[in-house]
Amino acid sequence: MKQIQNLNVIYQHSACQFLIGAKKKEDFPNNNTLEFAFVGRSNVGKSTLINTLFNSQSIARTSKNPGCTQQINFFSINNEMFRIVDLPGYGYADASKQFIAEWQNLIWYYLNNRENLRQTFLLIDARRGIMVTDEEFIYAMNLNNLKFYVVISKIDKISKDQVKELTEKILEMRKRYRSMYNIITTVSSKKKIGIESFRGVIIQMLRK
Ligand SMILES: Nc1nc2c(ncn2[C@@H]2O[C@H](COP(=O)(O)OP(=O)(O)O)[C@@H](O)[C@H]2O)c(=O)[nH]1
Ligand SMILES: [Mg+2]
Repeated sequence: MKQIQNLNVIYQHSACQFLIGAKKKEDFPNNNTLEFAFVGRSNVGKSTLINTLFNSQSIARTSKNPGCTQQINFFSINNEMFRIVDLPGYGYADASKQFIAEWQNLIWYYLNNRENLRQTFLLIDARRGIMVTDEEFIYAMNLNNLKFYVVISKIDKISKDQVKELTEKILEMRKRYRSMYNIITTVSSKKKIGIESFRGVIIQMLRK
C-alpha cells in the first residue's frame, strides 16, 4: 500500500473523480488504493454527504442517473490518495427479488473480499432511526465479522436531545453486534454540521 502524504489536502479543495460504476466484480478497479465504502437505505443522504465531504459535483451527477444506483460507484479522491465507494442503497420497497439477489451478491462479494477496504460507513437517517432493513444489514455484517462505523445523517431534522438518545440507542446495540465501531459520527450535509470532524475521522483512518 502506498504512503499517504499531506493529508491536509482533503481539508482544501479535494478533487473527486468518477472511476467506474461496477456491475460485476471484474469491473472493480485495482486494489492498490485504500477505500472507504458508504452504505445505507436508499434516500439516507449518502450521495449528498459524499458530495459535501469532497466538494464533488460528479457524485451528484452520477447519482441522479437512476441506472447508476444499481452499481457500485468508485470515486478517486485527489488522484488516488484514497477512494470513496458508493454502494447501492438497500430498502427499495418495490425492488424485485432478482434485483435484491443481484445487489446482495455483488455487495457482499465486495465487502467480504476487498482487501484495500479501510472502513465501511453505515448511514442511518436521524429522522427514521434504525429500521428493519438496517438491522438486517447490521446483523449480516456482524455475522460475516465485517467491521462498520455508524454515521447518523440529517441531524438537522431532529433535536440535540434526540440525536443523543439515538446515538446511545445505537451504541447499546454493540452488545449484540460486536463488529460495530465504538464511536458514532453525526452529520448534517444540509446545515454543514459535523462535516469537519467526519473529515478528521477519515484522516485518522488513513494514518493508521
Ligand atoms: N434535511 C436534510 N436533508 C438531506 C440531508 N442530506 C440529504 N438530504 C436529502 O435527502 C434526500 C436523499 O439524499 P441522497 O443524498 O440522494 O440520498 P441517497 O439515496 O442515500 O444517496 C435528498 O432529497 C436530499 O436533499 C441533510 O443533511 N439534511
Ligand atoms: Mg445516492
